Amino acid sequence: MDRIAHPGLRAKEMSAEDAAALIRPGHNVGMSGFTGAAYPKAVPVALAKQIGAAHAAGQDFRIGVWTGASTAPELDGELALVDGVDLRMPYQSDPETRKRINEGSMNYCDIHLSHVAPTVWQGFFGRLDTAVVEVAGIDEHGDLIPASSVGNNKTWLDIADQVILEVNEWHSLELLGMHDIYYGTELPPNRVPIPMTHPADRIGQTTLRVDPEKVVAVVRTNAPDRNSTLKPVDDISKQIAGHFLEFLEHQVKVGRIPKNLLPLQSGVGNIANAVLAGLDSGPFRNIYAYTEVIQDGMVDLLDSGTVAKASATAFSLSPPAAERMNERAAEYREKIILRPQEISNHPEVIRRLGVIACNGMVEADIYGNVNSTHVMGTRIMNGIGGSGDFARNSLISCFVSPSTAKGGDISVIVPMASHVDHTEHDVSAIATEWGLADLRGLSPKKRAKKIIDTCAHPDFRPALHEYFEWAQKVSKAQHTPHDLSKALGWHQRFLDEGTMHS
Ligand code: 0RQ
Repeated sequence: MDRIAHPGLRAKEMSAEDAAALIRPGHNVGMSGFTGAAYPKAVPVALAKQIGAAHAAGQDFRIGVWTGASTAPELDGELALVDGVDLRMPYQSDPETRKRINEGSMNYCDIHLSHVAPTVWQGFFGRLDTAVVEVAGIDEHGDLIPASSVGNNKTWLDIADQVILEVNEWHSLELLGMHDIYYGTELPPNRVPIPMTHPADRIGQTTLRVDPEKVVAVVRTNAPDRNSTLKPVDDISKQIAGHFLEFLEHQVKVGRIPKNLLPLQSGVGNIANAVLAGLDSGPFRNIYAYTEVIQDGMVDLLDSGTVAKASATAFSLSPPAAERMNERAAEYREKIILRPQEISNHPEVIRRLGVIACNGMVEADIYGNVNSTHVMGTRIMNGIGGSGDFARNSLISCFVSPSTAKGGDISVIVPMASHVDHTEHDVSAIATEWGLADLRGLSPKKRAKKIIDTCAHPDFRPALHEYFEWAQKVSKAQHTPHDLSKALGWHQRFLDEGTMHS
């Protein structure tokens, strides 16, 4: 079957260069793509060339780039390299983009992933001029078969003035049936409950709608997703995962959560992967996942039957796992549901289901405030992503990290967080390779003792205790004692001397 089964849309097929030329200076462009899955592969590259040529000719050409989350070098990287982006939102993890944001030449707006679509509907980012969306195919009615991520595609297709579609033949057409596109979300006062009481509920349709009149170009591609190969799970990640899994076992034993747990959310990266790998050898079976991204570890758990079904908005797979997904999509679509990110990360659903969340962090302070985004208080790393959606609304929200960074010169447990994404009120537990501190029910001073003694690296524990004792001596108030003249002194020392050690 031709991937472009709708004759009217087939007639709009053109080259990536011709399609990119329809994007003009100052346009806001809503691109598909989430954690390197299903981002457009050809039009952004062609557009970057055209922007580069315009700049060489002395012309102004920058655009606003909105996505689902992080994309890939062919999109964020190429556009950043030619200085083509005025404003980027939301989550990114591209080195070139990060560099431009931190040197001040690119505006970046980092918002909760579940808030992106509603914020755009309210008009805060202006008009969406163009949507560039990668799909697996177009059916005979002109409906779109989504690919390896959904992200904000529904919203971009709905509201953009013009739509460019990339039909990528690399994706399996048997992905049809995996997605659940819910069209019932509205802004207040018209909001109604999201009709989902189980992580595997299907509440929408399997295809994305688009008004064929708005489609100005269709580009055929055949290229794989970014699909980075994961590092093998290291010892520290295994230790952190071990503490987290032991904590879950204890929660089951004391009767707080059922034997098959509650729906799991896990962030991306090495530790998350170690947690998933650990689940397979643990006692839990028939688990459900209500998460944002499906990585290799989750596919293995679906294969082994440890996880019964998983709901997310995107894949983030290594090349072999991506091949496996394409070969066996018909089988996996019975077990995996990909939703728009305003639903995969919806606070109401996360709260109702009682999700257990586990996310990485940059640092935490002795009172349990967590920084997920900024190095030394000012330098953006990636963005808040979905961590806030899940941390604030989950039944149990755990943050995990090795206890030190940069060869031991940085303590991840600090007197005061240099930037706060998740306040002490939203953090149930913190785990490092040394142990997991369950903070629920503890007052700030009790939390401080527990975090220092359980999570901090032993090399930094004496200095943390010293700060905490000192703060209690000099602080005017004793609820959350601090010496404000010293609270960020560890960060300043790192900036001045390259180490937090005194
Ligand atoms: O830098 O690679 O240059 O050495 O940060 O650190 O330990 O490999 O951890 O890959 O899990 O990333 C918070 C960034 C952690 C991530 C963060 C340096 C460290 C290294 C990476 P190098 P690790 P991870 C759902 C959930 C927000 C989004 C989120 C993140 C690099 O988890 O972006 O949670 N989270 N989404 O050396 C200075 C510190 C540091 C530090 C670590 N205290 N100071 N540098 N690093 N701690 C998924 C989505 O939303 C899509």
